Amino acid sequence: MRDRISLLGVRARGFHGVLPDEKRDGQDFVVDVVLHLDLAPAGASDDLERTVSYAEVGADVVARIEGPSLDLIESLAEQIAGDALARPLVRAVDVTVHKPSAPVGVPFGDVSVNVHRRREVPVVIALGANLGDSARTLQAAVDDLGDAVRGVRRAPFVTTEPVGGPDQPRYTNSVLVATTSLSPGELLERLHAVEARHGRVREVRWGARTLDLDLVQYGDPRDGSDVIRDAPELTLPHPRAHERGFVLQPWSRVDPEAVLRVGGEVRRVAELLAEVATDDIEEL
Ligand code: PH2
Ligand code: MG
Ligand code: MG
Repeated sequence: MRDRISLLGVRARGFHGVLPDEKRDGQDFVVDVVLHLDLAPAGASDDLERTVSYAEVGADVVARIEGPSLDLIESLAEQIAGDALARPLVRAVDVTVHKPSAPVGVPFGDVSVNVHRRREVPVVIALGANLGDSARTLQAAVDDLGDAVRGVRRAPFVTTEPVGGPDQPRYTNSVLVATTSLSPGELLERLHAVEARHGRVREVRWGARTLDLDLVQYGDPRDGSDVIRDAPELTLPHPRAHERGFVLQPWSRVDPEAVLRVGGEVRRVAELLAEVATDDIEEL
């Protein structure tokens, strides 16, 4: 995703610095902020609600520069980056803090720090396999996700009766919860790449497979930050997760407090689980 909003050269007086003179007299700080977000929805709708107001970002920056004294411009940059990521839609941010009058002790043009920070979004991924050494494949798949996800927690493997599709062997299923800084589309691509590495071919719908990785939920329905999407390549939240014991059971094991958006409602996964058949589910 290459779209950016750049707000450059925001200048204000602050009292940041290690030296007592700096804390007493203050000096000018100059900040550049580059926001990374998808600008297509705003471009198509001409609606400010679908992007980020650079005026509001500028006000945040000035408030931080003029705010409580910090020793380091690193800390100032971190605070400004945190403010930017707290705004809806912002996926990542670059912040540069310049301190052109810093007490460097030699003639100099500028001194600055630059940080790049990405938003971490909670995600839920369902895993399934019913060809080959399924449990081994699922574990390998989790490892193969690599830097696409962080803080991974995986539910114990279960075996389950196939739901739908032709006659086929029992499945091994699990669910993992993690965070990602990738977009839904980017994460889906990574899931497909891992499926392909394990010999997955997309043939019969709901047919037997060496590996199936499904993106169940992206974001957190509790605060409305979950992505809702109905596109041919990706539907979010997963349209059948709420009725599938092989997703709900492992999910509630790895996250007993989990919630899922079902239609207009945010439902507890443990409650949804109580409404589906689970007698075919066996822990490995
Ligand atoms: N996946 C399907 C279809 N049916 N049944 C079970 N038990 N487990 C699965 O993972 C599964 C399924 C399509 O992805
Ligand atoms: Mg599936
Ligand atoms: Mg799938």
